[in-house]
Amino acid sequence: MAYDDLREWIAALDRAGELKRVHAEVDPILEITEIADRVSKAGRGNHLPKMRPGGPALLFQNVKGYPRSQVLINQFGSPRRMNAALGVDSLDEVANRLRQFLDVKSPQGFLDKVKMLPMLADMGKFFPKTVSNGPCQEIVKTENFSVLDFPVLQCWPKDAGRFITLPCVITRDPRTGKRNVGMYRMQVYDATTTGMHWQRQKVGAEHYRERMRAAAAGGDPARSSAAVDVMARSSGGSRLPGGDRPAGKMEVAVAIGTDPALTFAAIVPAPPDVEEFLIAGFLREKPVELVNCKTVDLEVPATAEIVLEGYVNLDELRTEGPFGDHTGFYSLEDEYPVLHVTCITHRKDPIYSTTIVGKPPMEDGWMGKAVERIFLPLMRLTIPELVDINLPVEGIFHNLMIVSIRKSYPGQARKVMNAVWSLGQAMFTKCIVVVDEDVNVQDPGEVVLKALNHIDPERDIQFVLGPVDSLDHASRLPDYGSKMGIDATRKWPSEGFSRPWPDEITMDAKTKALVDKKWKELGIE
Ligand SMILES: Cc1cc2nc3c(=O)[nH]c(=O)nc-3n(C[C@H](O)[C@H](O)[C@H](O)COP(=O)(O)O)c2cc1C
Ligand SMILES: [Mn+2]
Repeated sequence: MAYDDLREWIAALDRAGELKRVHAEVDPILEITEIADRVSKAGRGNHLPKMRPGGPALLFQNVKGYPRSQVLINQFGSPRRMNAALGVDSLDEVANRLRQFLDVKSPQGFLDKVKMLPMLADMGKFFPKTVSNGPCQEIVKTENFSVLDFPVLQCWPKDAGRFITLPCVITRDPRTGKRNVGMYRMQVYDATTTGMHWQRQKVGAEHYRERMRAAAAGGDPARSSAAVDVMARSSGGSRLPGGDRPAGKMEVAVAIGTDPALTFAAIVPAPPDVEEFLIAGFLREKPVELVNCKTVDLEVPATAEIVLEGYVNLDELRTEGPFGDHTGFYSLEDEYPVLHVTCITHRKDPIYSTTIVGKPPMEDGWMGKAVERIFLPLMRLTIPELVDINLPVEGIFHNLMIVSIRKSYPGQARKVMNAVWSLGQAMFTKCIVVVDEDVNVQDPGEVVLKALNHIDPERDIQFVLGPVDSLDHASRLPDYGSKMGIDATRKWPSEGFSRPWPDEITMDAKTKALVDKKWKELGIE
């Protein structure tokens, strides 16, 4: 089931009883956040106990200062809605489809080839296609426009200003021509300029550096050391002093309010060379339709509600933040590139799609959980012993990963930690806890019981140094610090453990059956 645009998705949410229209006037400055925060946490602790966990998606139809606008928030804010966004009853369906594709072997004979045909036909459906026009360009404005024509939120009291929080940022790799879609928040500085918060390990930032490398070397490969110099000095995205940067610019397009599969694809930590348009096509089982931008050489989803076109200067950084982040703390101000908007196109009466981040659980937590489920089969390609993983929402995805493994050789838990730290954005994982396959990682109580029983901390905790998440406020330097792995598997004699390992306590079956039978007669319940 594919939704062609945000409006079809909103209609589906409505039919499923998952949408609440709010007619009372609300302010995009702080007030929408307070409402959405309460609804996100519904059903947890004493928050809105009568509401289903995660509450409904909210469509604000009377936004202060924006009489013609509507604001959608919390569209992904529960496991039910996250499933619906991808058109499945369970995320395992997506994981299984992915597994089938990864399982493709070289066909051994005619029959194998015939069996592969439906899959190949399916694959044709995933590739994006360019169409000649789309509703995202119903209105085109190349002058007298403002980013603040839309009800952009100020989320939290100490935020540096108003931020676009759910943008699909589209850039092109200058070497390969491949497009990337990443979700990077954008602080609004004024009518036509915003921040561009791609953290330095993200693909948008790499496209930007590719431009800088090329500009520094001036097209002369013999001068590639000039590019190395520029990389070392120009620390885009860190509080260290910058350096001389080459002049030049890079085009960027931003789509806001896309169909939910594409919005989700923009946060998926995909390998850099896999286009998110293709991932969205896979998730939707239907191609994403793209149109050419009006003023830049990029393509954008034809049905997006709003599109910003513009460029980023290679030699311009500006203070971005602070911003109340998904860590539950404000991320501090830092230097980031600046987007200059040259054109805005949008649908008639565009719906502004947004989110807030803050103390978990929030909407982005359910998006992260979906990534966890869908990526498990992919992780198994490099870590075949992986049984299950859990990234608890309070661990905010980069702080804690609990993994269970089928252990077959000494030291394997440490091998798994290193493998996780080498896997794309999992490199940021601050703490990895590795347990044996008999531990249910989805049960935090069981993990605490067994993992802590099973460790000798000095022996079983391993520290490494390396890249850490830009949002880590405790690391010794921005983006660089230490990480910890805990080997909580049972220790083997071949790992130098010579003491006996105790059995886990369980009652024998005979006694259990006896008590089952007598339970009523005992009169305890
Ligand atoms: C609501 C939300 C906001 C996000 N904001 C940012 C951001 O400001 N900067 C950033 O680098 N990543 C941000 N992320 C995470 C990226 O979208 C994510 O790492 C994604 O995989 C990046 O895509 P890329 O691998 O193509 O660079 C955000 C994620 C979500 C769900
Ligand atoms: Mn990407």
